[in-house]
Amino acid sequence: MTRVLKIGAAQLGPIQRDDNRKEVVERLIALLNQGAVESCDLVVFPELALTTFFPRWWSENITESDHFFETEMPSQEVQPLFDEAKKLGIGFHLGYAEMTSDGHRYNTSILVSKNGDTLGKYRKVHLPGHEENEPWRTFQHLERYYFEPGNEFKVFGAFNGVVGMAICNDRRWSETYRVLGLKGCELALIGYNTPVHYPPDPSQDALAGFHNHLVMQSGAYQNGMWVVGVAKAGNEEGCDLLGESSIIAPSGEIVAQCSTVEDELVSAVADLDMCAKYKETLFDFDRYRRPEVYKSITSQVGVEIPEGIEVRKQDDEKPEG
Ligand code: CDT
Repeated sequence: MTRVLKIGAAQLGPIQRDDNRKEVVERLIALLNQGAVESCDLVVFPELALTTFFPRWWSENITESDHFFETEMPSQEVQPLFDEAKKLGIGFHLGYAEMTSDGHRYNTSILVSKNGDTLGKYRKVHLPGHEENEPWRTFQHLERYYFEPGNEFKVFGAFNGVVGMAICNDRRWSETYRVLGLKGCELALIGYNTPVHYPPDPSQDALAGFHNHLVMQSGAYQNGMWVVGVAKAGNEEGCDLLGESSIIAPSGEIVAQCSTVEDELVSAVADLDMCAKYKETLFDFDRYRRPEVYKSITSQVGVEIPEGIEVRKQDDEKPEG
């Protein structure tokens, strides 16, 4: 059995508020066709790949944004993407805003097989930003207003391997990769919309690209898995989104990376058997992990400095006189 697949990271340039689904799906299909030229087995599209990143806007009435959500997948407008992928024999990953029939809103991604069957669905666990309008910001990040969190990191048997999904902010949390890793994940697919400007601490802006790769490369290496991180990039409604989509090997090395902030596909051959090199040596979980020492990771949310440790302000430390 071959465990080698060609993966395409299909970065999207910006999607503006007035761009309709038909136009966007045409762009996705163009990228898919480029994936076919490069003999891809799997093409990975980003988070919220069908619309602009609408959580940047506050709306008193949440239902005013319901047109950004999909009530069925594939919808009539997205069906051509499924048809084209099936015709080309390419699987794909797609992020979108999901509205369930009983009115729940999620930031969701799906994994679709080469036959056009939906193999798995994932709902974003770590929702960043804030719940209320914060008018001092140049743009909002209201994911905690528009979405409910998902509650599970899942893996799926697909493409002759074990495949997991995470979405954007999930990639900054080591727990994401470790939970996937504990489920044997060999390939993690991650879409993102990352504003380069971070209003609560603009000193991080210059580090946006560094942090993006830092977390995904560490996650790949520490769990012996391939990681594919794919951006919606460029200037979207006045907000600059990070590009630098990449395909990362279980060694932690970047093997392919986008160079623009536009629609761009880069591809790489991923040998899933390479994961074993790391999973069976340095990161042999069975042999080396010490879960009995890690209990606070699941029992505790925030920081609890153990009793008896005094934290003094810098001023207190100055010698008197
Ligand atoms: N889409 C998304 O999750 N973006 C976040 C922005 C963090 S700042 C609120 C990210 O982690 O890239």
